[in-house]
Amino acid sequence: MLPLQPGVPVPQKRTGVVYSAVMMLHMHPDEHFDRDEHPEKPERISAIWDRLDAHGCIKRMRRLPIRDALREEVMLAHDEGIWNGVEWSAFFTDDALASQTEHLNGEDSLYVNEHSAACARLSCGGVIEMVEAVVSGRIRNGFAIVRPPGHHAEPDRSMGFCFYNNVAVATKVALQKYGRRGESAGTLSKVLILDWDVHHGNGTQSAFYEDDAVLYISIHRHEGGKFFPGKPDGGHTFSGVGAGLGRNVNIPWPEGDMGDAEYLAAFQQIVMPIAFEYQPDLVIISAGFDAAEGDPLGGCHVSPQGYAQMTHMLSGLANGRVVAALEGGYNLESIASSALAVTETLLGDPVPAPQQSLRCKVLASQTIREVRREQARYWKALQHDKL
Ligand code: 6DK
Ligand code: ZN
Repeated sequence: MLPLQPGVPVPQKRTGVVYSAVMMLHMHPDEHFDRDEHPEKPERISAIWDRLDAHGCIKRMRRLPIRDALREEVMLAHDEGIWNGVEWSAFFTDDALASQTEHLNGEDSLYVNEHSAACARLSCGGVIEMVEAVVSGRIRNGFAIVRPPGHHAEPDRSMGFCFYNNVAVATKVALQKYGRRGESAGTLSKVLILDWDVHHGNGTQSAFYEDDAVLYISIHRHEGGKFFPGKPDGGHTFSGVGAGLGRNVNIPWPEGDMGDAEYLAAFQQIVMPIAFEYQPDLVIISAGFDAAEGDPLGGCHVSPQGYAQMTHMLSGLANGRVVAALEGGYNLESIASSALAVTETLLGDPVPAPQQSLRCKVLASQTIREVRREQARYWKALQHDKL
């Protein structure tokens, strides 16, 4: 450690991190016997934390205290039924829990144990704290290493491994406090949520579908609505309604197998032109890593360098106010190396060049063209070419 010299400012830690191993207590009730049975396993977050620590990132970051999301906060994005359902799940008897788990697993891809409610509150509260720290200017950017994930959770329904929609709740809390009519009015009027999880964030889309203060952009496997969550809503024609018209952008891949070339093309040709025109005050990444090479659910090939490039491009917006919040990602090695690449980019380290071929698949180019044609109705940046 260098001695402090008078007059020489101590470098501020400008990149935040939230994490708590308590969130590992949410686990499949049967996983005491076979931890590998369910992909959304506790070690997902410790694998990321350990990798960041091993590479010296954690000591360069400001660790924010994590806390429970409050009922009033969760209720900004959800019905009371969701709060009650999740909170009461902690008090079910083993038998009731088993039958509920069976039901939820089948229909909604959810499991619960006696700790799930507490973990869902922490996961959501962690993202709220990170967003608040960035919006208030205490830090420039940050990574929330949280679970359970959130982006499938609808206003009235938990599903797809998600209880509370962490990103939607945190966005609504920030807009309430710092938005046009908020206590510290004026600092936050436009938020970009960029969702690169391989699944469509149906819950986040629903939360802001009529809202012009939030631009939701999702890149996901869609396959005509056959890929999870298995609804037409992730299609390219779903562009928002009312005040939110033109504030929802879906980039739906018609098949798997997409990699850096396709993701970077989508960024260069859709995400960044729209984002620069929108001029957000804050960027939140729904940062699932299940489009990464090696993921057992995603079937795509995005590399750590690809994630670093996307993070770097987004950091050019909103004065670098970028929050990455973990969503999915199920190969422990892939999510650790992807999260490391994102974090190093947030820390300002040199951005590694993509190593894969940047030739975009024909099917992906067609998707990009369709999305541009749809969104050209709302964005001048897309209107100059013959579509
Ligand atoms: N279920 C998510 O990554 C969640 O988007 C994805 C949820 C997929 C549910 C369908 C599915 C399996 C697969 C294998 C074994 C058990 C269940 F919300 C996020 F976490 F981000 O593939
Ligand atoms: Zn996912």
